[in-house]
Amino acid sequence: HPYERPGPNRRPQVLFTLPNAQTWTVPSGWHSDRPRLASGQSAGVQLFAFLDVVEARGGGTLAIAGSHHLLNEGRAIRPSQFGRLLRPKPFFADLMVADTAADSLQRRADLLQRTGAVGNVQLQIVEMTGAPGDVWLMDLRVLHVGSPNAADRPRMMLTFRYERSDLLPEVASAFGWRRAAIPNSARNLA
Ligand SMILES: O=C(O)CCC(=O)C(=O)O
Repeated sequence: HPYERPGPNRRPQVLFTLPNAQTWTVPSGWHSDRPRLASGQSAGVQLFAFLDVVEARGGGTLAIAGSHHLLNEGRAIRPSQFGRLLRPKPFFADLMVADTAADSLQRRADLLQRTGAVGNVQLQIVEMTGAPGDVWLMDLRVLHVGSPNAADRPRMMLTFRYERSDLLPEVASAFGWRRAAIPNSARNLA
């Protein structure tokens, strides 16, 4: 049961965005919430559920399908290091730069229409849309970003991270957290 799980995120979170954009744009704040692990494993799965209808450009989370295959290099990499490592790759050159000039916004928007690649890894931006009852499940390694809400209704979603208890010590050490931050229940599994 999610409420009984150890880890930093014990409760689901509501994702709420009021209508906040006349023109919809692709943001530049792509990130992952968990580090890459030296063991190459995924820290878990994130659930996104819909509390109301979310249509395209209505503020649904954007994710880069395939991005969980990137940066698995047999070493721990913190999310704060991802930008420096990915920005040199053509697919990410425009995507991860906080430039709001019209041509830069256009290049980011163009990436929605096509797939890209880094090495052998195929990448595609996916916009989470849906209706109450729909869920998306995302590997916690996947790069994602909140998006503007250009619709006329609030975006109401719910999210929860299902984290592998046995990997919490490795996640904590990859983040550089002190050991005291790891719950006893997870320590016993390590
Ligand atoms: O859709 C959003 O508001 C962004 C969600 C997000 O980044 C997260 O839950 O980790």
